[in-house]
Amino acid sequence: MTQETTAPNADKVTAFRENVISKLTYSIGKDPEHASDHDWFEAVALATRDRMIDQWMDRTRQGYREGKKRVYYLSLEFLIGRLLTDSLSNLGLLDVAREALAGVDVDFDHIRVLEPDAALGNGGLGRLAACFMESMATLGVAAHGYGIRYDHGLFRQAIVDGWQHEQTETWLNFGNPWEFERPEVSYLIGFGGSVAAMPSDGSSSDQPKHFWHWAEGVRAIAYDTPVVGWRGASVNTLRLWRARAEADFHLERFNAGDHIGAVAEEARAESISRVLYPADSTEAGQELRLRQEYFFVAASLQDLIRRHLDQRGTLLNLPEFAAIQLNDTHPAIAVAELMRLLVDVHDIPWRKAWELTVGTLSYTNHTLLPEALETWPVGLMERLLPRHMQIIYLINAQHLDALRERGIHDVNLLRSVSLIEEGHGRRVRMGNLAFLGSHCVNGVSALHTGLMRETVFTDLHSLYPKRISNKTNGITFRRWLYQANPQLTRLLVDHVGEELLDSPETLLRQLEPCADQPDFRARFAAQRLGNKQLLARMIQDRLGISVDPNALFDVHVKRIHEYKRQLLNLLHTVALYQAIRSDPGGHWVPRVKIFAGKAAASYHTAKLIIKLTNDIARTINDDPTVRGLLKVVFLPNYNVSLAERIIPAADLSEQISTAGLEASGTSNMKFALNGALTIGTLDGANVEMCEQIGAEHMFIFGMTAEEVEARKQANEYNAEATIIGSPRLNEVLMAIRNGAFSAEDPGRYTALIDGLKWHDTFMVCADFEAYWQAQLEVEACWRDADSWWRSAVLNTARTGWFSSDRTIREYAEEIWKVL
Ligand code: GL9
Repeated sequence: MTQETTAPNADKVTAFRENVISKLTYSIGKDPEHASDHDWFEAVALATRDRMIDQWMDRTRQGYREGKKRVYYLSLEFLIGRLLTDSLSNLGLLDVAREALAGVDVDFDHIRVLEPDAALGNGGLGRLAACFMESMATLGVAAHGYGIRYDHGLFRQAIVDGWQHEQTETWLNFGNPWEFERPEVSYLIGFGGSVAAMPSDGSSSDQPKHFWHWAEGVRAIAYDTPVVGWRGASVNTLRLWRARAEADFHLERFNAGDHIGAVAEEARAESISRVLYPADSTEAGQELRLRQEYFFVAASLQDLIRRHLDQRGTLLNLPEFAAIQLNDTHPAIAVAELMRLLVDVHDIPWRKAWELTVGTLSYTNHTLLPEALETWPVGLMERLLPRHMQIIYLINAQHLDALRERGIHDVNLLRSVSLIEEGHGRRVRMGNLAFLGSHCVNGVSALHTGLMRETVFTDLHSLYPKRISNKTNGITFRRWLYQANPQLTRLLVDHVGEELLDSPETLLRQLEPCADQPDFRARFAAQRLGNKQLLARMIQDRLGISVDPNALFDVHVKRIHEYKRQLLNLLHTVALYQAIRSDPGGHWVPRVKIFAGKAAASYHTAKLIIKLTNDIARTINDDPTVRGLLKVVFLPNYNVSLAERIIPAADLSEQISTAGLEASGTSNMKFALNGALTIGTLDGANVEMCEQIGAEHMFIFGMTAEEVEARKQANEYNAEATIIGSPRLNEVLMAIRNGAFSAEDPGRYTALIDGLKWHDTFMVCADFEAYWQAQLEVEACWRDADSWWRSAVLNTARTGWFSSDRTIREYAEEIWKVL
């Protein structure tokens, strides 16, 4: 772990304090006597940033000197959360800062929480990008993250009368002390217009030259945030682009008297980096979204090409020195844009350009949900990116010709691997584009990768059988163990040594024998209780609900989505409630069901599920018959910072998606690392957790992905019959349907419950009984404290493989070839 086991060095403390006071005085312009808490936060952040800079420059210079290959991680989302504790602990200065501030009567924990979360992402996909940035810096992979600097991150969720309301998120209101604005690093990004082709001049390239006369130019301005690795090992850059109107353009119009028009143009340009799309695995479909995607891809590619040319003078060796990772299909337009830059701007012959493009790009797929595989209407592409549409047609023609040359004439196969979807309105398939334009394509868990080969990419896979590989996701233990759970980290370090966070994959395993030591188990349980007490206090403060820290904390936190099956958990909650009511004197395990998560603003069913959670919570929490044996809590505004408080306090981790639908999951890993036991289906990375941890230390239930698929294929699933066969389930559904939790609006859940009966797309009813049984096993295990805590310790001990350092090592060795 920690680089600070003894009291921090007094000189360091003094130096840090002086640095903070100097920032307060000269950068913020405040007298320490009158500084607000926020001023102190900012001064500490600036002082911390100073400590990264030498190393940052050093590493950048070294990278240039050694001519290292660079990794470019293109992602529309980086869900970073707060950076202060992260940066300080990676620099080994957490205790130094704490003591330095104490010397001027400022409480570090008090100012730490004033930092707003950088919520530039929706969920797992964006958080993965943030974990990867940290691991790349830790492993010394020279990397740039590229994305968008949204003015407003993911919406703030308020719960009003049980319903979700979306409020604008304002993380930049007080500025952002971590970033450096780079007005000199800017590119003009074109949209619309037309393409002119000039016949070949007979030069080496022997191809007509194309000129794209775009109609609208938007400027991309760089903002850099340093990302420091563990023990300050190295510092990489997260470069986020902000959209600005091109000043000269609108000044002319303004001067000509078109004041509103000039401002409208500015607004239109700047709207590109205004707000993060609150899309969760659903096709956004809006033109603005495509503009965002192209904007950040075009700026990033121009930037990395400029860097490459500065150093190497030619683009012909691009794949040797640059690896570009496309995080999902959101940056897939990079395939066409890189071709355009190479062919049209840098005069590289088409075939060579294609070889360079494929050699440089690789693509990660994060979901198989059909509605999430982006496609764009051909008409929209033609209007917004006319040259790219031509390039896509050309790539497609050559791709299909090559297949025909290989003797492949099966029309269905050709149709399925085409870049253009015919059918209802022609659309460009971004998944196929990313696949074709990449030398490596990966899934994010073993199961998911297998399903990629068998389902969405089955035909492309048959044509390019070596292209798909698996890279199971991981999480950074610096944030999800050390920072989120310092007490547990301390306990672990006492047993396996200070190097814990340097090589968790091997060291955590050394804890296994501790699982059999009553003493250790007791300490493990005691630290959990401490975390639960803190969470209980937060629940009391925020919601006015009192919960017993000794109860089983059963936690389900993630985006609200039907496939993640919060509804299944709610059905269990109601079943348990009914069981307690019918036998109030029974020997019940006291339980607190904790939910949190946001629903996409336009996803009505997900929002109704939030309302149902709150309706059920109100009824159960107020029912005197229950005597507090069951409590239900919905914590509003789930984000990274809240996750850091909830996860270390969880006993039971709910990972109950319909098998085959959760590509990986990453909170499952965070919970297990912190010693929670998982109740889950054999889905995503749960399968590999089972292999690592042992199924006997988890509560696995329900249909497998194969069984789900078989049922769908056979068209034999009849939810109604399942309901009739389960009086318990029937009673639960009836109660919800008939308004037992919504007396003021008894029909509120009729459609929701009827949907389960008639469609049950996510097989909630089919898995209900198995889930109920698994929950009974949970209770039996909880009653046997020795067995529970033994499993808990083994969960922590056996989760080392899920470190994102391991994942990044695999990307670096097998895809990027940089280690
Ligand atoms: C996701 C998958 O749904 C998760 O199972 C996976 O763990 C992550 C990271 O690989 O990617 N794909 C996806 O679109 N989201 C994921 O979480 N959605 C959001 O990020 C909201």
